[in-house]
Amino acid sequence: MDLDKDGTISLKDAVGMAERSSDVGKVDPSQKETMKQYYGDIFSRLTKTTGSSDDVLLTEDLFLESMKLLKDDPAFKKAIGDATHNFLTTMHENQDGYLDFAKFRRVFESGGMIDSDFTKEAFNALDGDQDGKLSFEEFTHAITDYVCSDKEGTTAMFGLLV
Ligand SMILES: [Ca+2]
Ligand SMILES: [Ca+2]
Repeated sequence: MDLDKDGTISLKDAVGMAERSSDVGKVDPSQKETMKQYYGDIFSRLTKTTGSSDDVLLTEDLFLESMKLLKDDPAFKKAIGDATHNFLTTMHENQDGYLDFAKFRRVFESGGMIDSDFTKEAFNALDGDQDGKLSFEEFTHAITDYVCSDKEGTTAMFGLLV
C-alpha cells in the first residue's frame, strides 16, 4: 500500500491506490472519484481507530493494529465490501459478472506483480467453487474474510488489491 515507498501509509497512498486501480480499469472520471472516496473512507476509518486524524501517517504496525480493531465493525466490513465491489466493477469491461484468470493477472501485473505462480495461487485461493472464475460474491467475501481475519498473511492479501 505504501505507493511512494516512504515507509508510512498516508491518505495520499490510499488515494493513489484508487487512482491506479481506476487507470488500470480505464474507468470514467466519475467512477474514479467514487473509488477515491471509497479508499479515502477506509483510510480515515483506520486512522480514527488509532485515535489519529485523517492526515496522519500510518506505519505498517499501526495499519495492522487498526485492521484488527476494526475487523468486527460492520461499517468497516461494509466499506471494504463496497470498495471491493466498485473495484471489480471497474475491471469488468464486458460486465460479464466475473473475473477470469487473464483479467485477474492483468490487474496484478499492472501493479508490478509479475510472479505468475503467486498470482495463480492467489486466484485459486479466492475461487471458492474452483470453477476458474471469480464471481463478485466470491471475491468480496474472500477479501472481507482475509482483511478482517487474524490469520498470518492478512496484509499480504490486502496488498494484492493494489
Ligand atoms: Ca507512503
Ligand atoms: Ca468461482
